[in-house]
Amino acid sequence: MTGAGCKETRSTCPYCGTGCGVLLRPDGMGGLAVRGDPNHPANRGRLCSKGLALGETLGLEGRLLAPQVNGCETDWDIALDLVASRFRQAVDRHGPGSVGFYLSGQMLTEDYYVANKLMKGFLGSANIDTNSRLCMASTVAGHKRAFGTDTVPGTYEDLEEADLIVLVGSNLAWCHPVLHQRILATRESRGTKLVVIDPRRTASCDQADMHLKLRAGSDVALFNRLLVDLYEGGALDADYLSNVNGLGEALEAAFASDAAVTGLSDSEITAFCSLWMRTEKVVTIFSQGVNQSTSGTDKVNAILNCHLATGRIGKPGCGPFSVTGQPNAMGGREVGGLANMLACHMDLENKSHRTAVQEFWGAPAMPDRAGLKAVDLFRAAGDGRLKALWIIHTNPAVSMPEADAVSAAIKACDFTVVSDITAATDTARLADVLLPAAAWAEKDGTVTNSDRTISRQRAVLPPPGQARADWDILADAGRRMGWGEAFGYQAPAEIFREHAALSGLSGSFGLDFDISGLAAISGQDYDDLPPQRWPVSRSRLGGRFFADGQFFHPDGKARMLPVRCCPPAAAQGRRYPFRLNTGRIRDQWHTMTRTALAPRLSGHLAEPFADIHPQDARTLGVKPAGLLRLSSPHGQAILRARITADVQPGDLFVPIHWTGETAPSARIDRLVAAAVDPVSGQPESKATVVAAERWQPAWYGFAVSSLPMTPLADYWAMARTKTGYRAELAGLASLAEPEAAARDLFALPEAEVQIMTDRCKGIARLALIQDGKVMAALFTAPEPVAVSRDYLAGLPGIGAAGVLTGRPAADQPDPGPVVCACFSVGAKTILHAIENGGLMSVSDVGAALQAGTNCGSCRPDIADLLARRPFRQAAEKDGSE
Ligand SMILES: Nc1nc2c(c(=O)[nH]1)N[C@H]1C(S)=C(S)[C@@H](COP(=O)(O)OP(=O)(O)OC[C@H]3O[C@@H](n4cnc5c(=O)[nH]c(N)nc54)[C@H](O)[C@@H]3O)O[C@H]1N2
Ligand SMILES: Nc1nc2c(c(=O)[nH]1)N[C@H]1C(S)=C(S)[C@@H](COP(=O)(O)OP(=O)(O)OC[C@H]3O[C@@H](n4cnc5c(=O)[nH]c(N)nc54)[C@H](O)[C@@H]3O)O[C@H]1N2
Ligand code: SF4
Ligand SMILES: [Mo]
Repeated sequence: MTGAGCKETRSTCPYCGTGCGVLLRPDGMGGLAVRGDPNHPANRGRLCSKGLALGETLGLEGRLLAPQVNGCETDWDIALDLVASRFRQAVDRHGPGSVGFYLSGQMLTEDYYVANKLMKGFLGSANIDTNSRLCMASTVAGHKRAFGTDTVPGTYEDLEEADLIVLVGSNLAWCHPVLHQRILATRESRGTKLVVIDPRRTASCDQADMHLKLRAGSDVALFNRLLVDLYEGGALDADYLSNVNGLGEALEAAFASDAAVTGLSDSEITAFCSLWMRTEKVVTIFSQGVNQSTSGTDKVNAILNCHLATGRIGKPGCGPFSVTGQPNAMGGREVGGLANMLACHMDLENKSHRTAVQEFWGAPAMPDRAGLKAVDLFRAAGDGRLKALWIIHTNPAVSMPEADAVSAAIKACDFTVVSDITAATDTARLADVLLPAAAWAEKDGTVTNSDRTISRQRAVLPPPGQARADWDILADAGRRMGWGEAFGYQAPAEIFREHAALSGLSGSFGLDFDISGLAAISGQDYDDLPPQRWPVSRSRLGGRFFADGQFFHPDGKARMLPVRCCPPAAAQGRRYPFRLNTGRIRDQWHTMTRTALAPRLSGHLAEPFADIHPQDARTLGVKPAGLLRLSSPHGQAILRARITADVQPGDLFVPIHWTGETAPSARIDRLVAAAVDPVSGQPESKATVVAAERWQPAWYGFAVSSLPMTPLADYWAMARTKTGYRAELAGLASLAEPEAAARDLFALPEAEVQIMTDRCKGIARLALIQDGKVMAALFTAPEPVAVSRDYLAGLPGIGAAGVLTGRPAADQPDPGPVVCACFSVGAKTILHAIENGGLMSVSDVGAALQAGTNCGSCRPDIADLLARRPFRQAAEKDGSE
């Protein structure tokens, strides 16, 4: 199957829930060429910058190749016998409540199915939760309250048939770029209106008709007002409402709600409500700005209420649309991988469901109550209630709120197992047992995307070393625990068939998730499985749900919920006057274990940052490129300040991606409070109260190197470049011996040095040279270092002339930070072309430089540069004088 010149294999991108199809061609040297699959219904050939860079992230550097017990390499027999005996021992001595699994929406359905069966059916505990608790739990709870099941009613085609698309708490342009591109493409032909509801300005706002910059957490008040306006404007659908309970109570709550708490003007609110009301075909897309909130479930129901009341659901071009984050967030919900679910959308607390599943599995023990949800699971690990914990495909020491307490809990737990593809994560470093997992492109299985489309991930590369697929590791552990028959799987197709057969039970209870039509699929048909949307049963094939007004509550009706607007968990006050919002950037994936390996992805935003409003920056005395220290009762962080009116005064925005491996002082979940939604248990990751102050180091530094560095500074952030690495540094104690510090940093004790120092100004510039080539360079100053970073990043490995100037010679171009990751086009190159070529539009820039013409992920950024073009600034200045 591997080797150069072989045919392309269809697979699915391992990143976001868009679920794009990819075509993979191994290059024969361990790498892959990747392009978009023109026949996949999610992307029709398009890919974003992350998907296109997949081939650059597959190297073996950093891969975990063998099992480890207490840091020593061992074999599978020793490692898995230990895992099996410690889990059985814990259950025997302390009961099933003493063990737990913490999983991930990035696991394949087959992995997830085996884990859920092992924990719920055989170890007899419901202590199995996943990072979906941090991600989709509020949507799951909201869907169940309204529909009786966790059903996404619509399909991606609705995005192309809608006349109005509302993005609520979703930065689709960066987080689901291909869906965003699909919307923008139809917008050109159809004139679809686009509204963004987000407390900060994002790339998704660039092409929007309206941006409602509401106060954090106030979405319920806005949608309550919409419901009132729909009612008063006569826009309710009386026929459809005969299938819906709860209109009266929902309206009463909506009338009692006050939209003023959104901080939006009445004219903004009225304009939004009237646009929504007069547009029949409206899709409301929502994501983490809705889910990650102490009122997340109510926010979801406030949105669903408006769609149910108008019957705008399940029909072409309309409906509420929760976009899933991870590639298999939806699959995890299907297998029932959360602590309060059973399997195939059946209910843990429903006796007939439980008995049916128990009989199907031949399970010795089944819990009848929900287990511990993520936050409580780690608390139990920390206080000794949990004796054995297995973490698979997620990095909770970085991504959980109160991350320091979570790290301490993982460390304190008697026995922790981590399955990962690398040992270099903050979580893996705390494990007793480390198990090497096969990575994407090395394993087979299925994932389900945001619109219920099941797609195959396929193996085209051999797993390195002793690495094995997650389902295989779990099934082997199950056999070693004594359940040989139940876990005798030899291939993922067997697991898929069992899962599909079990879903038939769900169908027989009248539930939505039924793929029993695939229960007898042959190995060959599983290998060839084309993307298809569930349900796949005798009575239903794909399509939308709920146009017929049939829901999954016992009475067959939907429910509107009375919802009240509650502010985020803690109020801003004198001690903690700022509200910390956190989220994603375009070119990194979560804790960066894969995307940070691709230099072009790190080129977009190479350093973590905190966005702060100019007014607040002034009050704190923070200058551009200065450093900020943020603190909450749970921890502190140091971050580069980006002064911008994109955020509101009193708000801060910090990306979630940096870790102990890449920028320890920017591991932002240390600060985030573990306040959770009372219904879903989902943490409020977007509204922690914090204090902020200027952080004034004695020196700032910038370094480039062809080899990895070992920074010991108080502040550092490291990123990949095409020639090696770059790092930002800062330290509190003054740097008396820059040369000695540089030799330590770069581990180059013998290299020749070129050095320029100005002791009075406290400036040092030095390069370490071997064989006439720059190996590394360090620039330090008492102020943020002003050098051309993108130019210097290209130097290691090249001749040493002129390096100490820190800038390109006049005849050499300085590209600036990467904007277009596909063609490596920098911001300065684009600005230069705009200025000198008179370019007026994103298409002009594409025609001149190719930038933005491939995946399109950077088109909003190019639009931003065009908006800043110098002649416009000049014109505006002229106008104001
Ligand atoms: N590039 C990239 N893409 C990704 C990922 C990634 O790591 N990198 N991760 C994937 C995953 S797992 C997920 S879950 C998705 C997340 O996708 P998104 O939810 O789109 O991403 P976020 O940046 O977490 O948050 C979205 C927005 O919510 C806003 N927000 C904060 N508070 C509020 C509020 O009270 N109300 C409203 N209306 N908005 C608010 C934030 O300002 C932010 O712009 O992205 C997926 N795609
Ligand atoms: N403050 C704040 N915190 C957040 C969020 C936020 O918006 N704000 N968002 C939350 C959300 S929505 C999410 S989804 C989480 C994401 O957070 P995490 O799930 O913790 O982040 P990842 O980096 O995706 O972790 C995946 C891990 O799996 C490993 N891995 C990769 N491939 C494989 C494989 O095939 N098998 C195995 N076994 N391991 C593999 C990777 O190396 C990595 O260590 O973060 C949450 N935390
Ligand atoms: S939008 Fe990008 S990250 Fe998401 S699935 Fe498609 S290619 Fe992958
Ligand atoms: Mo997520």
